[in-house]
Amino acid sequence: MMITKRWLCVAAATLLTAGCGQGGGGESAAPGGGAGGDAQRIAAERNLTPDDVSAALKTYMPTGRHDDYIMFASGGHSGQVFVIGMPSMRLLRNLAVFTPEPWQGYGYGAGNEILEAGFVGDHPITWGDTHHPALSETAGDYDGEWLFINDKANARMAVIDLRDFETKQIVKNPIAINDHGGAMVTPDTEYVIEGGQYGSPLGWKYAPIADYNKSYRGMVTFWKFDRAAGRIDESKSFALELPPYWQDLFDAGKLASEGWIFGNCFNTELATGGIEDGNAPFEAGASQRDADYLHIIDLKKIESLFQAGRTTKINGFPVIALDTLIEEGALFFAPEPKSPHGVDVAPGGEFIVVSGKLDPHVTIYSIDRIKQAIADKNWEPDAYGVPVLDQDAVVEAQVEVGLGPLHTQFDNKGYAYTSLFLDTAVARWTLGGAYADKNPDTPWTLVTKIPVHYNVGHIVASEGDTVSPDGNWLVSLNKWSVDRFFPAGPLLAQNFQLIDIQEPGDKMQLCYDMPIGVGEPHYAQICKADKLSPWTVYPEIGWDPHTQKVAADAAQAGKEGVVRNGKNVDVYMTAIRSHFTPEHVAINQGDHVRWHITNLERAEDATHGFALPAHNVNLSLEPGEAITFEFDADQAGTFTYYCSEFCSALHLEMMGYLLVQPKPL
Ligand code: K7E
Ligand code: CUA
Repeated sequence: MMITKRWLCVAAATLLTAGCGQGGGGESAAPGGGAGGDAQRIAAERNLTPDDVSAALKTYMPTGRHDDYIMFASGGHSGQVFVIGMPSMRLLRNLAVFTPEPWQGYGYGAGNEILEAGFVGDHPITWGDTHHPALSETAGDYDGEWLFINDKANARMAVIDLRDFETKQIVKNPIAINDHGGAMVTPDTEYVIEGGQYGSPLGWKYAPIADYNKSYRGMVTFWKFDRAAGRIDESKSFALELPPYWQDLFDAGKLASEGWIFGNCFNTELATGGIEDGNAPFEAGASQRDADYLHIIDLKKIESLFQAGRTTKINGFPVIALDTLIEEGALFFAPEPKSPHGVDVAPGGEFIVVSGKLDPHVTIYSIDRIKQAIADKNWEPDAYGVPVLDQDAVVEAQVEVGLGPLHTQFDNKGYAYTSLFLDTAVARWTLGGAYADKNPDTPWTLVTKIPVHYNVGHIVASEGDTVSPDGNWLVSLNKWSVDRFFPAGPLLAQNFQLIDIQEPGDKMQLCYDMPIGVGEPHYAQICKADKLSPWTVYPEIGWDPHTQKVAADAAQAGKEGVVRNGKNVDVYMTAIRSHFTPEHVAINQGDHVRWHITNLERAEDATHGFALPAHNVNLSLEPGEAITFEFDADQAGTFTYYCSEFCSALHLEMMGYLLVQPKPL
């Protein structure tokens, strides 16, 4: 206790010095002595340990100071993406992606066509299960321009523009009904990878489950990203037919392994379940064998097969057949410990780390060994004829890390970090040999473990998936929070735990618990904040965020009004503090209405909303933005539209009347 108190004096003094030094303009802190005593008193009263105080200092951001890192976290079955400042762990935005979201006006008059492009056949889909966000990369480093994320439930991919942090595109996978191994990007973002998951007939056609081995398949899709257009180019995208093992995560090779794509799978048992008929349940049936298969794909080869037209079309989408992949030496397997989950390529690309949920080791493959085994034809075919490379020939090392290893991340010190679901801990271990120019005698070995709370899925390191992770922070994305927070009902928040990984050896410090009460995040990526240069207002008045240029049909100041052309009515409206122009919109029942609104504001944060009752319309018009929405005026009546953002002192007066005159009987 004595030691604790003494230490606290030092900590409090340090805190004070830092506070005074960085005060700058604005209000200055209370007189030094008084505040110092206060800090000590607070720490003592709240029973804070020295570790608590240092954790608090590391994450505290005084008002007005911005975070060093931005984390993009999937929102799981909320269908969204969370943007979080680090190390403060402040939630900055919840980006609407697959799920309509009224605060952003997404799916309520704007963005509807993006969501509609993601419908499955005639079925409207208004949610998603986002798993893996991927930042665009240039030469293997995050470039801060684009973000991609998959929807596991419906096999879709979304593109988000990081100039305005808005979703621009959703594409539905034409051959798969669900996915999992996406989004992952190649080092220059030529392709966004989307791997499948549960085997099913390609094109989600009907086939009896008794025909599983013959008619069901796995897949991986390579979506071509057109950076200039800011869109996935479906006409230059293609997929591979894979055996109906359940493909799981994928990762793109980089540096030493650039040009290779790695994926893994489980259920090489080809279990088809049917517990109700006395069959083994999937959980047992898919866990019989000791090994599943690491998928190793030659990207240059599949690209040239696609360009040479060596594809068949399924639902109009080009697919390279499994036989073609085998014939052309474009696909190889390597045994991996049973029921693997994560596959992660080390920053230098030399090693590929796989961990099996049911095996306490991480298994490390070397790209040099893989290439050698391919050159030596050191393989045996699997049941579908895919060459399975000799395990001993391709495995570099195995490290026993603990129970339930899932996902691996890397730092700048030659350490790797693996989440341990069953141990509910994060393991730090060394990449052996001369990795990262370290001592060639470095062993492949476990260094330490830090407990997390609880049941960690993914972990994510700052700049962790790049060729140059910076080794400052790690976030543990925990599935359960149990006793960490006040339970707001039986649906508990997930828990993001911030871990300081700057110190080597067995020092890792748990710094912060962040409850996530808006979705189950799976994966995240953490980017240096200074790599991002988002707009705070749209570049010009009348801006269409969908095309990222001024809209030809944007309403203009001084030219507002209602233009009638038979039954077609165009409403041209502007918004500026604190009025809409016009304030009366008089139309007839039976008109088809195209309503154009432009926010004329140039001031940062001067967003206006537009809420139209009885029409399911709510827009968010950021400064400069222009939006057009359409509807059929089938309901006569008086509808009060208003600004749904508290924009000014006279915000409540920012309203108007839509008068829909009934049809004469
Ligand atoms: Cu492990 Cu979808 Cu990456 Cu969740 S996945 S944890
Ligand atoms: Cu504009 Cu409130």
